[in-house]
Amino acid sequence: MKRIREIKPELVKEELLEKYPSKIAKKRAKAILINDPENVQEIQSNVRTIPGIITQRGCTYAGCKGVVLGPTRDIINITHGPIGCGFYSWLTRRNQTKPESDSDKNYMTYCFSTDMQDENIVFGGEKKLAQAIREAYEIFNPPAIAIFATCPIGLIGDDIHQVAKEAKKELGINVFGFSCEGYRGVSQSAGHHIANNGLLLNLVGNDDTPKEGTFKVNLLGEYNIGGDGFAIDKLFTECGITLVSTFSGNSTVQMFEQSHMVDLNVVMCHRSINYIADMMEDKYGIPWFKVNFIGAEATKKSMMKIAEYFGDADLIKKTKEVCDAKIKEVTSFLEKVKPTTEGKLAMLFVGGSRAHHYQELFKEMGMKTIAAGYEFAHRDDYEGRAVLPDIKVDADSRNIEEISVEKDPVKYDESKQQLKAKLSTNGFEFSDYDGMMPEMDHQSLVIDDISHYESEVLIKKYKPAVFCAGIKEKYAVQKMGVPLKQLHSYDYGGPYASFEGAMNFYRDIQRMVGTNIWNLVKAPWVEEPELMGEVTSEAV
Ligand code: CFM
Repeated sequence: MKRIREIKPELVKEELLEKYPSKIAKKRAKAILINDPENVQEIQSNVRTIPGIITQRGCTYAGCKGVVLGPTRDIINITHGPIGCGFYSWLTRRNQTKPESDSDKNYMTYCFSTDMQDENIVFGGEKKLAQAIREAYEIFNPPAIAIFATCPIGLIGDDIHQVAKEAKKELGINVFGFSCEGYRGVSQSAGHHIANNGLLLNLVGNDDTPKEGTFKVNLLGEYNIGGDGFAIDKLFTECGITLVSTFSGNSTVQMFEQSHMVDLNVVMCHRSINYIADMMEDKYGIPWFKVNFIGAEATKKSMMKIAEYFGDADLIKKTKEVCDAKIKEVTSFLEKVKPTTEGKLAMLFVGGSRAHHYQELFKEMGMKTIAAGYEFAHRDDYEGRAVLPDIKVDADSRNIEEISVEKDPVKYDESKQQLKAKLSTNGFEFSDYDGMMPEMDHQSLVIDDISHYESEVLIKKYKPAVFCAGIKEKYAVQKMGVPLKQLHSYDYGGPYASFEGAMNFYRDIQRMVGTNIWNLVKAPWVEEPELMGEVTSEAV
């Protein structure tokens, strides 16, 4: 730790920018901040990545099809586009699902695509799409089919919504499209927004059958990566809370359709799902607040807040009992882990919420997050929702449809808003998210849309005990002698949510930071800076 105190973050920032041409350095400087939790500064985020910089980001199609709609098991998701887009979004995240019986529909292991060819690009692909929908319907008989537009579809102007409308009439099932072309936004974040709009317009509120249960909630922004959603479900059940729908881990069409029949929405990943939370409040009067099930203390805090919202003495008592017992287990587990982890450094550069949430787990292990950042989050995820009115809407954001939502004349429930008003006067917070920066240490580095080059500089400077990112970064970082923990797919580990997940995470990190093997790693280019090779070609 002493060595860290000697590294001046101002100088690190200078070094990060030094190699860039001056115009680019000026732009990047606004995305690299030295944190002051008391005085949260404005960070540049949700803007276009500078061409030529190696970014961690994905595309709008990935955010819509892969992230938000991907985990729903009984919608047939057809990628309208060249086969590569479908293939690379096929099972590339570790969403898990558990059909209730063997006869339940589950298409998550399939990959559906129109496989657009040159002539379809020239003459249009609408007929091919209509045919693909028909074929999928005949073979699988699904309750719903969704269509996802990729870049070339937007460029040639296929009207996927018209095709969907006609298919819906012809087949008598729900068919709808998403204009989520990869280029439509600056990152996958645009795809989340488009997906949220589509879910609300096409599924939410279609079925008024109430689910049995006294305390009914939806869990928004939990995608069941590595079984996280299962771990949270289990905890809810133990405490007596009924989960009606998760958006969208382990979900089904029916769950979305009945999701307006709840008392409360809780939001896990704010970045990807805040739109639905707000729209469901406007339309049905359902209040929402932010929760976090990553970290044992955060889990307890979130569970207690849910119980307190309902205000039922038995529920509060039961929830407290369950959480206290688990915390006891976690604490004794931590005692064994901490001698290895205490005082070590972590860096997290992931997505739009995990770079924040996972700092909780490192804190519990006594580790220090020296630098963190999101790939595609917005200012509110860094600075808190209080800045929402100040966020400038630029041309890229204007490109994404804002749908206007009105109070549902029949299904809007005034009593939920009355309860919200009553609780708010006692300081209970709703529609809240304070963001990552107020919770990070003074002088830690906060970097938005970090580039590969910047990661390398950070690693050389600080030599963290663990670097958290994704598969694209993993092997480059590990060749520098630093273990990389994937926080998108969990390196096939997990779950990491809830109390049981916290212990899984402590164990996995203890293993990674407790071994000396990383000091023995020498990348080939360190030993032999220049690699020589020969290329031969033979004319065929
Ligand atoms: Fe939300 Fe996600 Fe994330 Fe995200 Fe993602 Fe993901 Fe992520 Mo990968 S919805 S913002 S677009 S928590 S796929 S399940 S792990 S980058 S931090």
